[in-house]
Amino acid sequence: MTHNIFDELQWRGLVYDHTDEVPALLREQKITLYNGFDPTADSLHVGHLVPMLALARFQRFGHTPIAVAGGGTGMIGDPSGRSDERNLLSQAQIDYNVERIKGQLGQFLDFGTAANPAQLVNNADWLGPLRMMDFLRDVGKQFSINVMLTKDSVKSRLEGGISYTEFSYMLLQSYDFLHLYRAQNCVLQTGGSDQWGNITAGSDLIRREGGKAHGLVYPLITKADGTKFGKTAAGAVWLAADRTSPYKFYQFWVNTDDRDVVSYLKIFTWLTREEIEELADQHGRAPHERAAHMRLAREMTRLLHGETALAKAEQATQVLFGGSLEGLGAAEIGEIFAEVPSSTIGREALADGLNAVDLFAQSDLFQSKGEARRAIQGGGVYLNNERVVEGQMVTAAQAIEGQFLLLRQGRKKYHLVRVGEGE
Ligand code: 545
Repeated sequence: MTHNIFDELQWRGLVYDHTDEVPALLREQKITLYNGFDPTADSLHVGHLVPMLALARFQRFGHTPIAVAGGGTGMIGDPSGRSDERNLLSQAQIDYNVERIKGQLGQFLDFGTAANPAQLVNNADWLGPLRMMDFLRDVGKQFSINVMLTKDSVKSRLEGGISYTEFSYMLLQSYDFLHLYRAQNCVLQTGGSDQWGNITAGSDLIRREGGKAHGLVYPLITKADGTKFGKTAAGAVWLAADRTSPYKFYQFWVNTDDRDVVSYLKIFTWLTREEIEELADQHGRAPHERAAHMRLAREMTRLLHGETALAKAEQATQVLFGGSLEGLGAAEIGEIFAEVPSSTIGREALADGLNAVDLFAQSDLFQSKGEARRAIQGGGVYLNNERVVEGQMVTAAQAIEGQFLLLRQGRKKYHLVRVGEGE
């Protein structure tokens, strides 16, 4: 067990870079720190879990975390890590996004503890009222264009172009740090490694103003196969359940590359060092059992979506391997079997009951009625994951929420029949 957050972050592989005094500071004192999130979308995605969970890790070690929603900076747009100019978002879009991501940012933090309560603030509250003349005289004067041009976020855009608006972003983030330093004695800013330039610009500003503050950045998560973390063929993996379902979220984690799974357990879960070492051992001995993958998926789905959603996601995963459909609705069945071959049957075709042989012979699972009949006799045919017997009749009442009949041959050849109003 590590006794300070710095050593904890280090063994979890979360320290990418830091200013000089960070290790001593975190080993000796309880401090206030912050991490900012711009409302560029209406949900955070799995990559944002790194700084979000890290704020909560700091809090568990007795430090005071501040999550900043960038209602002000979001109006400008951070050029860091981007190769082209952003489109400006409307005020209404930003307000909406701020509300949504605030809910997500709050979910791992403890606002009620007396000793080190978390805070969730919006930088529009102090950036909004700033007056341009004052800002240019008081803040702008502390920045050297020459130094700004050497920062990655700006340097990498000198060829393709950068607007004055995005160029100024660094000053606003720096001013946030100064503001929180003065108002709350916030002495550390964290972020992903793409934020290094902005964070050190802030600590430099604080130094010029006679103070002292520090920065620490996390690695951007990589994948062993070289593709981008947090993306699937279907797009980004969002934290909001209405954008990425708990089932898809579970699938994302369970499909982690073997080479990445132990490092993800450290980065993303609350499991202890002992628990992770045990799982790493198991994974080393029997990778095909996928104990580490299943534990990762389980921990993450429970953390984000709760116990009930986890149970459903696990059941849905079992369904693919022949498990019971009980309790699953049409929406879930449609999602789980989105990729299997499907066809449509008119409701009237089932009105008087249809012989299972006919139903299965119409699917792509069998070439003929004879073939379907023999397979049913052999006991290897299933309707809604229950074995079909000879002579069985199928009615619309068996369709899941009136919509789907799930046909299966053998262990895992599926076909989904949609019950429609006419063929
Ligand atoms: C604003 C004001 C501050 C301090 C920081 C900021 C935000 C910062 C930034 N951060 C990124 C971001 O992404 C969009 C969120 C999705 C809705 O742009 N200038 O806001 C990411 N950040 C988390 C990590 C990051 C960073 O929120 O720091 O590195 C990704 O892992 O890209 O005073």
